[in-house]
Amino acid sequence: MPDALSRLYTRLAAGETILNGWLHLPGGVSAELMGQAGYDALTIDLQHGLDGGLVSTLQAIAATPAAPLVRVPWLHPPDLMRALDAGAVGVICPMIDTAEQARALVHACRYAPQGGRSYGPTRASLIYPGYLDRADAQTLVFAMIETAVALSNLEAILETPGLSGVFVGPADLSLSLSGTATLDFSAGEIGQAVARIAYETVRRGLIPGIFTPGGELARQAMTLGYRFVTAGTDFALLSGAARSVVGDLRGSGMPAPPGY
Ligand code: 3PY
Ligand code: MG
Repeated sequence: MPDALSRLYTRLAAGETILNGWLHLPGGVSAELMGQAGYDALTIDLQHGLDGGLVSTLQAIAATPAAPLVRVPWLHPPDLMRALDAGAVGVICPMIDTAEQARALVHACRYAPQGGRSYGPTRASLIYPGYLDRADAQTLVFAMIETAVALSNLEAILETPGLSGVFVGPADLSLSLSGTATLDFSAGEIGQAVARIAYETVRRGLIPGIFTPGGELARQAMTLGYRFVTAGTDFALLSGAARSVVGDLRGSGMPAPPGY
């Protein structure tokens, strides 16, 4: 079986839709559990997740069929390079608002002559044989579109050479557009924006990605053309299942926690 670096890239290049699970809980067991649940990929969220240690979480994912990605905290080249050197097959970078920021993102993730990633793929070269020869071709680099400014610069961001695709953060995008953070993009201005992002991304042969809690919103995203679809976080799935069991037995559950 091809390794995770080849596998995820090849499946996306072939037009397949990838189901991604999102990791917010610290400790490797929830990563293993999510990987064994059947997600094609898992993203370690270093922006809003509860830090469980990057390398040990990557090692836990490596014991499952899922390919590992990292959402870095911000556009900060050292974080991007560390995630890739540690073995992430792709990175998702929050709050990319301009083409200049998108170029800086790609520059940090691609080796010369295309970019300025420093050479030192410590763990990546251990687990992905021939890493240098294929890293630039197979590493996935997603720019998050999650503000009104990013929407106004969408076309310019999508023209960035070396970008694999974009990844929509519906909570921040709706917060920026309407002052309310919601993951529900099924209607209104956020709905139009999410549809437009998919259309413009697909039109350029790039990969449209999005965060959803799973269920109907994940299905809607796929209908819109999204092909890298996050469908749930370990935190929210565990919380929802626990509340549902208690609610069932007591006749009323606790309300869902805020956040995602
Ligand atoms: C958002 O919805 O803003 C996100 O960043 C999802 O992870
Ligand atoms: Mg966000």
